[in-house]
Order: sequence, then structure tokens, then C-alpha cells
Amino acid sequence: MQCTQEQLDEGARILKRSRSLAVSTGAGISKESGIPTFRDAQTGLWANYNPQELATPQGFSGNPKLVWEWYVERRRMISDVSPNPGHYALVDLEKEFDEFTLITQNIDNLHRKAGSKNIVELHGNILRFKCFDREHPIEQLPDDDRIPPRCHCGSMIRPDVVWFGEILPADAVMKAGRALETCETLLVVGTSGVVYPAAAFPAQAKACGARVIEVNTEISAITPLVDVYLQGPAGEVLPKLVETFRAL
Ligand code: BJW
Repeated sequence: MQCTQEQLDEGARILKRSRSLAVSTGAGISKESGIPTFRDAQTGLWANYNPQELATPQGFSGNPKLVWEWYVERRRMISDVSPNPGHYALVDLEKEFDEFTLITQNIDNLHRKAGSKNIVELHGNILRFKCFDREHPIEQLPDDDRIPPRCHCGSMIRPDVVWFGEILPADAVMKAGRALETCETLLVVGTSGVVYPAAAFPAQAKACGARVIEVNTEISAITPLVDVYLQGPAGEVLPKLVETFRAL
């Protein structure tokens, strides 16, 4: 199913009336770049891997080699792919608004690669590292045979991403909160809307008076709440939304 031109017109009119836009993206926007989402029943990462083993601090403590190697593999896959038309459409939208914040749950760096500027990375970035015990930032991985490599303090090094049960980076939470309070429109793209705190963003923005537009191939947990639902792949719907917006 794909959204109609009337629905795109309605979304574009809401955007046209707004001076400030916040965008919240999830794994769905990178699907067309070739990166699997998490919760797709067939191809999602959590269909094939156990999140408790691979995306929790307890999982890393229990089997650091397994977790480290899983992230090495994902980093290799991510470094081979490019942004898609959905990422580039958001770069175009950023130029149209006085205030624009792109809040992403994705760790794949593709918004930055595409050229988006004001990005808030809620769940970290797979290309960065920190130490497990004391969170020392790691600028460069040591030339170390150990897996995982070790920090100067002796602790294991881990990817700088947010696992289940971990607190999100304070500056990211603060910037996201400010954008949600002040935006006139929130555009939500490609997230199932089940992982908190991002799952609460649409309700938060609405409570502050914003309109909410969603782009997703499927109905999500937030669809019942949105003002305009644009069904379809982000790589097709977002460029059409920008084109419709510019034609108004
Ligand atoms: C397309 C498409 C196309 C496909 N175009 N669309 C309140 C209530 C209940 C629980 C909690 C709560 N507050 C906190 C929690 C606990 C927990 C949580 O939310 N659990 C829920 C699962 C119930 N949250 C946390 O632990 C967070 N920490 C926190 O809140 O700290 C304080 C606290 C802790 C404990 C208790 C209370 C407070 C941290 C969450 C960290 C999430 N980490 C991961 C892994 C990151 C690293 C890595 O990648 O390895 O982040 S899990 C994974 O899910 C990843 C994603 O960012 C995140 C969200 O997934 P996303 O992006 O929505 O992907 P999918 O696959 O779910 O959906 C894809 C969507 O795209 C689908 O809708 C498709 O239809 C769509 N789609 N193709 C457009 N082409």
C-alpha cells in the first residue's frame, strides 16, 4: 500500500504552516540502503539474534567476544552502504526551516553521510568507542590482539551505542526534549515506536501543540496518534513529500 497524493498534500500543507520541524527516525529509513531493521519478522536483527545476549551490558559482560565480533560484522556492513533518497530528502527539508532537529535512534551514521547538519544521535554511533567500566572515550582503537581490545585503564572497549537498560546520553536527551517542546510539526519516519524514550516522542510533541506526520511501510505503535499517516517506503515517500511541499 502506498499513500495517495491527497495525503501527501495534507502532509505538505502542515509542513508549509510550520517554522520549526523536528524529525524522529528509526531503522526503517535505512532499510532501502540495505541495513536490516530490528523487528521485521523475517529479516529483522531480533528475528535472528537475541537482544538480551547482544544488546545489554549483561550480555557484553557475559560474552564480550561474541558481542564485539557481532558489532565488527555490523560495522563492516554499514561501512559498505550509502544513504538513500529518504536520507537525502531530509537534507533538503533541513534547508527549508528556521529551526530543524533530526533526532535519530539509528547508530549507522547515514544521516551524517547524507549531509544532515543538526543531528541528535539518541542511541550513539557504531563508529565510536568508549571504555566499558569508566566510559573513557576512545579516539583510536589500540593495536591490540585482545578481543575486545582494552582501554589504557585496563577495561574492555565497547561500541559507543546505547543498550537496553542503559541511560541515553544526557546531551542528546536534552536537545531532543527541547526540539519536541518547540517544534510545530514532528515527522516520524521508519520506527516501530516500541522502544522508549523515543516511543514517547509523538505524544510529547502533541502535548506541546505539534502536529505529527508519520512515514512507515506498516502501521506502527504510534499510528493511532498521528495527524497524517503516509504509508510507503521512506525512500519513495519522503522525496514526494518534499516535492509536494516545494510546489505549494
Ligand atoms: C520502514 C521501511 C521503509 C521498514 N520505510 N519504514 C518505558 C516503558 C517500558 C519500557 C521502558 C520504558 N522506558 C525504558 C524502557 C526499557 C527499554 C525499552 O524501551 N524497552 C521496550 C522494548 C519495552 N528502553 C531502554 O532500555 C532505553 N534506556 C532507557 O530508557 O534508560 C532509562 C530506563 C531504563 C530501564 C527502565 C526504565 C528507564 C535504551 C534503549 C536502547 C535501544 N537500543 C537498541 C540497540 C542499539 C544498538 C544497536 O543497534 O546495536 O536500539 S534496540 C533497537 O531498537 C535499536 C533501535 O534504535 C531501537 C528502535 O528500533 P526501530 O528503529 O524502531 O526499528 P524497528 O525494527 O523496531 O522498526 C522499524 C520500522 O521501520 C517498522 O515500523 C517498519 O514497518 C518500518 N520500515 N522498512 C519506512 N523502507
